[in-house]
Amino acid sequence: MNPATLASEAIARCQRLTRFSEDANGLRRTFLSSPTRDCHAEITSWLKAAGAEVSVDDAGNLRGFYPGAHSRAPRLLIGSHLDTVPNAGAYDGILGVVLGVALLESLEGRKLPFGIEVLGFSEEEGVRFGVPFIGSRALVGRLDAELLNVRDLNGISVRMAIENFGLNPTEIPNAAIKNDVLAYLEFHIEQGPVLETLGQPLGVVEAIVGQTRLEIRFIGQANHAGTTPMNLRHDALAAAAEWIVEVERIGQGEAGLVATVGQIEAVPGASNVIASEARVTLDIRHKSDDVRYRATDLLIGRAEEIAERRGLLLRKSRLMSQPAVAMDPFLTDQIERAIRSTNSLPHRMPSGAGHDAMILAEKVPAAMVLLRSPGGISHDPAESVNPQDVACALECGMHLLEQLAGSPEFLTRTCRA
Ligand code: HGY
Ligand code: MN
Ligand code: MN
Repeated sequence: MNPATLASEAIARCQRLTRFSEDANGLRRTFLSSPTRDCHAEITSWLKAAGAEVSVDDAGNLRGFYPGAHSRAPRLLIGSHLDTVPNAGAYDGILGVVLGVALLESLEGRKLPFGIEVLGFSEEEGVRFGVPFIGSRALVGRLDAELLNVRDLNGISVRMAIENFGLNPTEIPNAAIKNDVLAYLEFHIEQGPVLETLGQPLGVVEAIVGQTRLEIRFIGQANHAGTTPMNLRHDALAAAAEWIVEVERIGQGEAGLVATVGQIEAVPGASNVIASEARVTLDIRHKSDDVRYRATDLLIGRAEEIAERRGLLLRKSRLMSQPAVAMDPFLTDQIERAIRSTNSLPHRMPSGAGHDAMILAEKVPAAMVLLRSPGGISHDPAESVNPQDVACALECGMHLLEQLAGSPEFLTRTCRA
């Protein structure tokens, strides 16, 4: 099948899936929200038409298995996430699932020496519960009781959300991958400016940077905005503001470090009340775990100093600490070769964005192909792809499947899941 034809259908499908949103204006699809069910149904129809058996595991992951040439054939996983950030673009995550379906379609019923399981993960962004990678963690046996008990802002736990969706949390261990998995492959938009700056359509990920997510609460004293002199205040929001400027300054002070406060909430949140509490989140990343740990400790120290000086209490909770993860060298070489077969120059690069590949890499060899992000924009409705880049990614994927199907080194790998 022609990659350009498959590409234009893939882009149309990503656009069609944006109608499955929790919001009337803008795309938001969080863990096991009801639009997720519609998304499952639409992708299921494509997977079945491509010859895959489809199921939803008890972590809410959509799974389409396209059998290999013989019943005991190992399998290759190809996937990404179905959930989105608020006011999302149309391609982050979902494009990787749709391209997995397109690669099944490109086989036109032909069977390879390995089966292909297309995965649509239920939660990668961490929007609803503040903790990312819920779906993919189930595949590596890390969707544990602690995570199942995390609650969203409405007091619904992960466990309850799974039950409300009609799934059974006690069956989650069955979602774990078995020892027939050869590798995990993820196609994803770059979400940054590098490939566009280089004028290249595709990149191959060498490593995914590590990330820490914290919640910091400055706890002061509410009071009247009109009668409380400035020197007698314990203003939680002013303390948070001082700290946020520190986050930016420290982030700017180290090459390759990124530090972001993406959320802030003031309590009680009235214009004429001095805030008694300010809750902020910290997202901090670097390709070196040591640099990330040092910067995180420095910023926690700054928060403690600011709280102390202003007569406030400080509460901090670590939502996640994910080490940096290297991608599989053999698969990365194979991807580089497949990109060259498309007459493009492969660019090896780190991924500043986190991906499910960093979770699957705990159990199986994992690798990623990045597609150019026009304008470097993502996590915004302006996120887009070039149709010719999507065609190039599919051509690369089709070359890659042929290379792996003809590689004794790949086919005889011991599956270590
Ligand atoms: O935040 C990230 O790195 C990704 O978009 N989940
Ligand atoms: Mn994202
Ligand atoms: Mn993503």
